[in-house]
Amino acid sequence: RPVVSRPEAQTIDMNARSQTLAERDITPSQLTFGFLGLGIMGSTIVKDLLCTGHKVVVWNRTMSKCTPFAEAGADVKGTPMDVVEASDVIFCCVSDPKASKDLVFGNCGVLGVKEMNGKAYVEMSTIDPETSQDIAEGIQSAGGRYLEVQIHGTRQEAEDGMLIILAGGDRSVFEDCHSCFKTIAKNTFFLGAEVGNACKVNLILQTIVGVSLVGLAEALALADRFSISLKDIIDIFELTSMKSQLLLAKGKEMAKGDFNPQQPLSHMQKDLRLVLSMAENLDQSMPVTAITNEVFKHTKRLGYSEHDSSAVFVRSRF
Ligand code: NA7
Repeated sequence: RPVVSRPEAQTIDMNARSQTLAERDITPSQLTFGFLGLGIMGSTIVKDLLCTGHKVVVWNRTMSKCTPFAEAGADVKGTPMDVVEASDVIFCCVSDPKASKDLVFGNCGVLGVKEMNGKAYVEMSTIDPETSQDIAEGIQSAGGRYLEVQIHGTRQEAEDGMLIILAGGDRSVFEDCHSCFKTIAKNTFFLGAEVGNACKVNLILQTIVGVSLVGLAEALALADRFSISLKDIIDIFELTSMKSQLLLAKGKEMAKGDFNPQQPLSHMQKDLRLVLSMAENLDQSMPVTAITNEVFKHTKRLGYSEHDSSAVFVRSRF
């Protein structure tokens, strides 16, 4: 494999406050909110919650990532189980289905408390419906309430409180989280009591994102072969009815070769893998998505797992 330097480590500036968020009128809930996972999305969401006056308890596998949050007023705990003990509502936002299950069922995990006494568990990681249902069953058997929350949007959208939230499960948890959702999202949808629907909708949306990014990357790579300025292509693209905020942003990143992660490429590929597995169970043919998945897999092999999903452009240029 070629050696590709890792993207710069993400640091969070707790003092930089989004203007959009600052202008929002939010009365924070008096509940204590636990948060498991301080990656790109988790750390941005926790920052938003602290900025709007929520009481937050955090844990992250790499403990050093908790330091800026402790300085900003969050309580830091040593295990997910400790977070559950100290919180009323616990959010989880980690990489993939395996990490989500480990946090709930693993050693010193969420279910280490044995009895959840009506506490609420909110799974925010992008996972498949079956994993969400397994987690719901575990939480409910321990006397907890479960809500599946899928977040759609980029890190910048999280920072500005402009995510789209798709929720399903226990309506009372949805209501408990009202001020948190008002902080981080521009639109919030409750899709009903059935667990799994929000995951399905989110993965369907991610299919559109993944396939579109590969199309954009291939088109820009062809322009590059003709030595046509990518900036010119993007400028013209912006004038067409094809333009979208996402494709414009990603096109600009591809043109500049700036692949600092907003949404890590490995997560995009994981989402496509989950989509294909859902489709497989239904005998649903998705040839374009399958090829898109191969393109992202290959880009991962080239060393771009931790870069932004726009790094798929690098592969298209070969
Ligand atoms: P990141 O920035 O890649 O962060 C991933 C987070 O998941 C980070 O806190 C990791 O801890 C944590 N993680 C990963 N594996 C594990 C295991 N096995 N146990 C505990 N914690 C783990 O992802 P994003 O924030 O961009 O995305 C999060 C989700 O939202 C994901 O599902 C996306 O698809 C959407 P670390 O800091 O590495 O110790």
